[in-house]
Formats: sequence, structure tokens, C-alpha cells
Amino acid sequence: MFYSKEEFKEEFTKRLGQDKVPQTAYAVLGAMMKELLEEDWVKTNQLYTESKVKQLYYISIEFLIGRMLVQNLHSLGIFTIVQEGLQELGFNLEELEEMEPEPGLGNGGLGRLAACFMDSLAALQLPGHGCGIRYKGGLFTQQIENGFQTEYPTDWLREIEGWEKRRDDLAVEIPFYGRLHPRHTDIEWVKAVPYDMPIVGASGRTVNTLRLWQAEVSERPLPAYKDFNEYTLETAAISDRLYPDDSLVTGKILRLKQQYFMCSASLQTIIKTLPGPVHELPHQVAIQINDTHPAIAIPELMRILLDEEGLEWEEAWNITTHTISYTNHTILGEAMEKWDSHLLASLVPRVYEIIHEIDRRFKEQLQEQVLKEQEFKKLSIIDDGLVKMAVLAVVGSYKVNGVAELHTDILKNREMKELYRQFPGKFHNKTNGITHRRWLIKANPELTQLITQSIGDDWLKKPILLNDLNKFIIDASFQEALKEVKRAKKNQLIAHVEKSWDSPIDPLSIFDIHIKRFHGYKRQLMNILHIQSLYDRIKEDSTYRPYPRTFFFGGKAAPGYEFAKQVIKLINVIAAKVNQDPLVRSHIHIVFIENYNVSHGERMFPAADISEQISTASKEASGTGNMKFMMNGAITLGTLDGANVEIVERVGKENAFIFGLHSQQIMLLEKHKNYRAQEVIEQSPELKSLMARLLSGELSDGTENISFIRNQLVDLNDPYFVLKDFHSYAAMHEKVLASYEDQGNWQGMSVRNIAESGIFSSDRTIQQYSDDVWDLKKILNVY
Ligand code: T68
Repeated sequence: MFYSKEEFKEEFTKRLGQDKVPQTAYAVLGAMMKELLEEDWVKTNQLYTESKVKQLYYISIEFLIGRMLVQNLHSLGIFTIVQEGLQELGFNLEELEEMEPEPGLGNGGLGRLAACFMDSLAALQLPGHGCGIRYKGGLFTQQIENGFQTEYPTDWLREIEGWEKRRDDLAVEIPFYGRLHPRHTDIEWVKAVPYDMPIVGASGRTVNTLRLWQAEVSERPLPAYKDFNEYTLETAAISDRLYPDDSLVTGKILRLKQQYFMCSASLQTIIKTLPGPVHELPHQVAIQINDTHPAIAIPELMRILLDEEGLEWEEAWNITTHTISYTNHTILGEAMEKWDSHLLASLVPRVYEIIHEIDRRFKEQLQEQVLKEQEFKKLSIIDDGLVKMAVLAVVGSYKVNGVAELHTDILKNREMKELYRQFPGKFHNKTNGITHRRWLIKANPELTQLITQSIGDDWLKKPILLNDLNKFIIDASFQEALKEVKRAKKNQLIAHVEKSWDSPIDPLSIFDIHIKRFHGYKRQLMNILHIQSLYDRIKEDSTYRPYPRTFFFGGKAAPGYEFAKQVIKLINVIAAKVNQDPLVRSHIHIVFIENYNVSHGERMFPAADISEQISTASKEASGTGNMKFMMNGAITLGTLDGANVEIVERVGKENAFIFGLHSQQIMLLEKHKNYRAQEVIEQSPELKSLMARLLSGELSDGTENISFIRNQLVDLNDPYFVLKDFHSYAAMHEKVLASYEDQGNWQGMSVRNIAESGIFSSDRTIQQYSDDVWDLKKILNVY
């Protein structure tokens, strides 16, 4: 359609007509982009079908894709043409980008990982697609009112037409409820309609598909007992809203409906469009389940193979357990899915029957071994009236992985010890990654340019080559240029933030950033308590006048998670106090970024000096924000948890600020129950005073605002070891300040982090999955 700036301008102007407002410009640009990638999309699909290559389906309840316009411009290799062309026509691409609604179809790391994986699959020209739900409302919009988080619904689809294509021709019917015997009758059918989104590979012609399913009323007859209005409402509810809980299980029937709906729709389509006989499924298809939310795909695939394809149990089981593989993302007890057997039996009776049979056969097999009762219990899929989805996922998969080395070790040696003993060959590690195309090339074009000027542009396609930057660690002019980039990114962030933030931010201050979901184990509480202690010190000690720091927080709390919401309130109360104190505010400043999302992330990671990764060791499966910061030259201030461990291994301890208890120490304290938070407080005058004032309500404008914080720190004995790690955290902050004074050394640390970040590109992760689990072949879309 266009290959040069002039051609673009001509076409764009023609389509724009007289209506030269930004809204129209955005719509015209979007339409041009869609047309541009359409042909490659069709061709990619044809190629996959005709060549009968093995294809991957990545099933995930969340895809936190973020805005697509600029990302797609980059992928199509026309970013510069369009940016400059628009500018010459009097438009600003950044302004147009702001008009794109943000598809917040995920909570946090798990959903964003799925989005990064989609990008890497397409970029590596691998045949892999996503399957999920087209939620009408993504994650809620967060507003801070009087310091409290308030939640507002976000209906992103209503705002503007997106990139997707509705495919009525591919709709399928999903069976819910009913009676099983003598045959399955009284079913409440729900129609699943796919909306396909193109996932454009980087400067290649591969365009894969993210297929999001929408629930609609079926045309099939309703069972006599069912009220039509009720049915209509229940059906719409399935794809109405994303559950706003991360790392928490609520056990609600709607959630189970979403899971089954998404899995059944995806599997039915996969089987229907299979190019060969069904027994060849494992050679034609790989199915990855992203956590246990899609684990119901295992019995659902069995159901299709048994009831619709007429296979015998053994063959169906053999096929299923060679097709599906499972990624675990957590070891937190409250995030482990367990479904009430009665609920499952009522909602999906045939599927439940199959789960029961899987469990029965597995237990029969276990009878041949000598197992302790406790071990047997751990290995039971159905136990105490509950179906344990993680056990089902392991038993029904051919591969099981954790998302960082430490996490996989903890799964093998503790959380899933018994399962690991049964299936040692299934377990493997795949350390997470992030797409450097969004998190470096798109988010930080200034740094991208500096890197390319210094080492050439091969790294764009092979991010591991960022390693070449190691030769610039002590290069003064490179350091100076890097500093300049950081300054520019800080100023851009300030310009963006100051519209909504009333106190001015010092661009020369150290930007210390803590952005992620609010959760006890992520310890935002430790961060804010430390800031309060800095405030006290500045007030009390006239010789303590530290170098200016701006502490940024951003993140949402699950609406029902009172503790986390109180931490948000506490941060905002302390922020108000700190920011208006004339003495203190020139040294420390707090900024709370409202409604933190992917777009905010794109502005914040590049502006950071310090990356706060301070989870209680052993609790954070991997973390991926840590990688985004590192790739943009921020230094990790963190514990030896999740992928931080591997980051530190790469950069060396001297290029990170590591503190706190190790995972082994935490796990021992937990096991022997010999941690006493009260003793830690007693031994420290500083903590004693801090706690007394916290508990009296002095720090939080009222005690009722910290009742859950009090409960956690006092009654629950500080389960995330905030108090225990407090002093080593504070000490490490002092070290940060001292290090920042030596700018030569600091810039060197920053270069080192960027240089070692290539391994954390999701291209590496995806290649490893492909090699070790999926067995995909690279397909070139040339025509
Ligand atoms: C995150 N998990 C891990 N869960 O916490 C993080 N959970 O360490 C890891 O880096 C990331 O996954 C990617 O592997 C989540 O984000 C959820 O969001 C979630 C959502 C629903 C239910 C349970």
C-alpha cells in the first residue's frame, strides 16, 4: 500500500478528506494498518493449513496486550515513515496513540507474560496462537479518592472499534449443566463466537492469531426448567468481566464457567480444524495451559476424544497427555485452585465424571506403591470433596514448568515434591522473559538508538547481542550518553505525570520505582514504612540531608483485598505529609501513579534508576517487571527471590543491591514456626517507635484505616517478614545513596544491567519452550 513517507502521506491525506481532527486521523491510521496486515494474516493462515505444520495454542484466562497501534507500526517496519509523515501533516503520533483504549484483559504478570509470548512467537515466525476470553470489561479503572483506591468499571470495547475480526462462521456451542443418564440431556448451550486479533511478527510477514471468545445465547432449545431471561443474563455474564483477583481464588461458579467456556470452545475448534486423523493430535498440535485456570482442558479434551471421536480411554488418555503441558505461576496457597466437586458435577457433569475416572485410575496405579497417607493425599486429584486443579494439571500434562529456577526448585522439592517423585521427567524450568520490542524498542527509542549507534543493529533481532555493550562499561562518552537518555526519559515521565500530580518532581532526583500489583508478599508496606523512617530522620537529625529521591508507587489492589487497599491508603497519607513538608520534600518525594497499566509501564521503566523487587524470598514465582527495569538500565534493589536470583547471577552482586533473608531461611522459619515479630520490634528502638505510631493511627489519619495492617503485623505475626527484613532493606538504601554519588560507577552498573538483559527477552524463553516442549518449526511467510 505504501513503501515511503510520501506514499504514506498521499494515501493518508486522501482518506482523511476534510475532517482533520485527531479522532479521524486515529481512525484512518487504524484502518490503514488493518488493511496493511490483512494480506499477511490470510497468507500466514493459509500457509499453516496447507503445510500442516504443528501449531501451538496457548490457552490463558488473561492476555494483557496493551495498546497495539504503535507496536504494530514497529512490527510492520513503518514506524519512522508514519511518525514523520504524520508530523509533516500536522499530527502527533503520540497524541493519536493516546486515543487507543487500553485493553486491560489481565491483572498483572501472568496476563502480560501471555502477551509477551504472543509477540515473540510471531517475531520468531513460529506457528503459535493465543486462546482466551473477550471480556467486555477489562480490569477495573483505579482512582485514588481521599487516599483510598476506588474501582470503576472499564468497558474498553465500547470506546472504539478495535483490531479484531468477528468470525461467526467459526462459532461453536458449549454444553453446560444437564443430566447424564441415560444420555446427556437438558443441556444449557452457550454459543461461543471468536474474535480474532492479529499478532504481527517483527518485520516479518508472520501474522498469528489471538482468538478471544465471546459468550452469546445459543439458538438451540433451552431445557424446559430454565427461564430465558435468567439464561440470557447468565450467558452474557461469562464474557462480561475479568476477575480482578491476582493470586487469589474465590471459588465462584462464574469463574469456572469462564474457564470451561474458553477451553471447550478452543478445543472444539482445534479438533474440528485438524488436518489429519485425531490420533495424530500430539504431532499436529501443542496446547500450553497458562496456570491451572485452563486445566479443565484436560478432561474436556478427553470428553471430545471419547464421546465425539469415539476413542477408547487408553488411547484418548495417551493423546491428551502428549498434547497438553502446564505452566505453574505460584506457590501461594491462596492461589491454588480447588473446585468443589458438587459445583463441577452440576455445571459440567460429563467433565466431572471424567475427572473422577482420571483420579480413580491414577489412585489405582498408586496403590502399587508404598505411600504414606499424607503422600497419597497430596497426590489425590479429588480429595475431601475438592478437585485440586494443580494435581490434575500435572497428571494430565506431558511437561510441567515453573517460571524461574528458584521457583521450579521449590516446586520440585517442596510444593509438588510428591508429584515430582511420580513424574520426575515432566518437570522443567522455563525462566520468564519480556519482549524487548515493546519494553525497549518501543518504550525507549532513545536508548535503542544509543545502543544501535554503539553496537550496530543485529541485537534488534538477537537481543542476546546486547552483551556487546559490556565493552562500554567504563566508556565515559557512552556513560554520558546513557545519562542523557535517562534524563530525557525522566523528563518525559514528569511531563506526563505532572498533569495529574500537584507537587513538582525533581528531574535530578533518584527515581526509585515500585510498580506491580499490591500484595502482602510484594511488600509495598516495607517500602512505605522505610520512607516514613527517612522522614523521621530528616526531621530529627539536622545532619541527615540525603540526596533527593522520588519514590514512585503504582499498582492496583484486588477489590476485596482489604490489607492491600489499606497499604495504598497509607502510602497516600504519608505522601501528602511528606510532599507538603518544606524541609523534607527537597530530599524525599512520593508519587502514586493512579491506575497503573501497560502504558504507564512503558513510561516508567525507562525513567527508573532503582527497581524495587523486594518480595519475601520464595514467594514471587519470577517477576517480569524486574527484567523490564534491568533492560532499561535501572539497578535492582531486591531480595534473592524469583528471577532476581538469575538477574544477579548475570550482572554480579556488585551490580545490584541485594538484601534480606534468603528463601531457605524464610522456609525454615515458616516450617519451624519460630519467627516472633514482636521480638524483632522489641530489639529495635526505630521499629518500636515506628510501630507504635503506626498502630496508634498517627501515620494513617485514623486507626480504622490500618486495622488489616495491624492484624497482619501483630496478630498474624508478620507473615511476609516485613519487620525482619526492615533493617537490611534500610541499610541497602543507604548503600544506594552512597553508590549514586560515584556517577562513573553508577553508569557502569547501569550499562552492565542493559548488557546482560538480553537473556531475559521472551524470544529466548519461547525458543526454549519450542525446543523442549512444543517442537515447532519456523515457517517463513514468503510469497
Ligand atoms: C505472576 N502471577 C507471578 N497471577 O506472581 C509472577 N493469579 O511472579 C510471575 O512473574 C508472573 O505470574 C508470570 O509468570 C500472576 O500474575 C495472576 O495474575 C493471577 C490471575 C488470576 C488468578 C491467579
